[in-house]
Amino acid sequence: MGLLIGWEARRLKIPKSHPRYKSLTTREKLVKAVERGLAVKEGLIAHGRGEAFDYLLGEKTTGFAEKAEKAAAAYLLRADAPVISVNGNAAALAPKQLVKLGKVVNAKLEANVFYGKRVERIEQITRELKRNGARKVLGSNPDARIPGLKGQRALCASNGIYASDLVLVPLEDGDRTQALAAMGKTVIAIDLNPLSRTSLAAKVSIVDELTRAVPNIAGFATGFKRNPKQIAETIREFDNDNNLSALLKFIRDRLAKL
Ligand code: PTJ
Repeated sequence: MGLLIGWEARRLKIPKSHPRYKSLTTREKLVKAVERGLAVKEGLIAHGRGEAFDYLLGEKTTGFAEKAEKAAAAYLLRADAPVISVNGNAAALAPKQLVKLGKVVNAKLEANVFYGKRVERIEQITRELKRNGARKVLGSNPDARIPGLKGQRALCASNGIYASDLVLVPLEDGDRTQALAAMGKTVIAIDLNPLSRTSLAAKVSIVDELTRAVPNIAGFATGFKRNPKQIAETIREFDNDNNLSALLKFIRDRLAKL
């Protein structure tokens, strides 16, 4: 009986009119991704944490996030060898958007996982990205290590993350972000938690929801291609510490008003 209820509940269609339609369908997407081994159970917990922070932001892209997204687009276009690192949650939630961004800014895609059986999971992520238009995905033959990290998190491709000058890390764990920054790479993070070690260690910290942030970055990058003079100016004007602290004040003021 319990099983039947679970099964039927899973099959319940969420009506489009539901006020939390997007949030509920996103959860379903992640649950399904866990069931087929693309994402891990721990990814559900990470997502829940992200949702809680998104409430504090009003569940929309703030002006501070938009500034960081614009700076990210500028850094990505200026980089010589940019790489987008893709884990299970990112592949489950925004495969098409990540592939498109890779094409717009000419960045390689590299699959990377924190949890679970690496070979199988990298294969799943690669398949998902290819199903969404990626021609090549690095990560299945790791032949280099990120110094200072233990275990499978350190594994990477010598012609991908290892050789890159910039890595975009959506939903990354703090140790890996810090290790990449210590290698001298420009790290751009997408993380709804402005207090995470990832957000604090990144050169550009985008505090926004992944599926909102990635198309925004691609949109800014397309604009820069028409007007490349703005790239250097945008990078010069962006101050990540100021932007993060202004965002924290925004949250404080918003809560005070509420
Ligand atoms: O697929 P794997 O094995 O590589 O695992 C992926 C997860 C995400 C489980 C792993 O990297 C992990 O445990 O990450 P953390 O340390 O929990 O960090 C994830 C961060 O992303 C948290 O700070 C969340 O607030 C944030 N986050 C979660 N969902 C979103 C998000 N940020 C933006 N958009 C989201 N949808």
